[in-house]
Amino acid sequence: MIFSFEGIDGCGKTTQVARLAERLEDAGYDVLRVREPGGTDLGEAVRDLLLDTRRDIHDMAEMLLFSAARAQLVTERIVPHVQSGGVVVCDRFFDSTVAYQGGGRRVADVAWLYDFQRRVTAGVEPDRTYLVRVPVDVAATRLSGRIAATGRDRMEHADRDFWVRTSEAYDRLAERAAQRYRVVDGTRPVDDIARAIWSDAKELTN
Ligand code: T5A
Repeated sequence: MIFSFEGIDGCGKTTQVARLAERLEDAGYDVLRVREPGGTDLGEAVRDLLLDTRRDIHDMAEMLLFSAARAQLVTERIVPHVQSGGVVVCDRFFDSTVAYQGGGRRVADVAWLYDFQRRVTAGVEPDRTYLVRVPVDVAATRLSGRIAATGRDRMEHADRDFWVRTSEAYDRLAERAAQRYRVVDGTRPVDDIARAIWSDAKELTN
């Protein structure tokens, strides 16, 4: 069973990833929690490349780097964990590439990117995806504290239109894959969101 969490930067999904992973562990599941890009030696190295503000990365190269990190993560960690009966909780998966590089950067059309991502993951896809939805300005306000302390990463230098396009791309993805997606209102209190997600996840794992 694979769960993934999606949404624009600052939506609160990492907070919810931790909550769901904890609930699943308490319920006795063997949980692998991973983030994208990252989760493997190669993936973490690619993450450093992608988020480093000193690098000028072409949009297509960016899409391929996110995808390369994902291919490694799927083969090295996700597939073996699922095959051994465990549950995987992903902080982002291929929908991030479709929303950010497809919607935000407009590097290629969504149908092409979706098809490409199926090849990248060899058909592995989440059983459930939670889209934590917040208005762009709410997300920006939430991130402002961290940005003031540590600065923006390379992705966070994009302008507001980029975030609007990415957010809209997520909405379209959630409609297109309505069976897999559950959209949660990320402006609600953390505990309320976690409760709603757990109630859905519990049913799915039973
Ligand atoms: N990317 C990634 C792509 O462009 N393409 C891809 O294919 C992939 C995989 C990754 C970057 O790469 C991009 C997306 C990103 O730009 P990252 O550092 O991993 O960079 O960034 P994020 O995944 O966006 O993770 P963040 O941790 O920055 O943000 P989250 O997960 O959205 O939010 P979270 O949970 O850390 O919360 C942010 C703040 O809000 C508060 C938290 O306490 C925290 O301060 N908060 C709430 N406040 C009020 N109410 C709630 N309900 C709250 N929930 C959390």
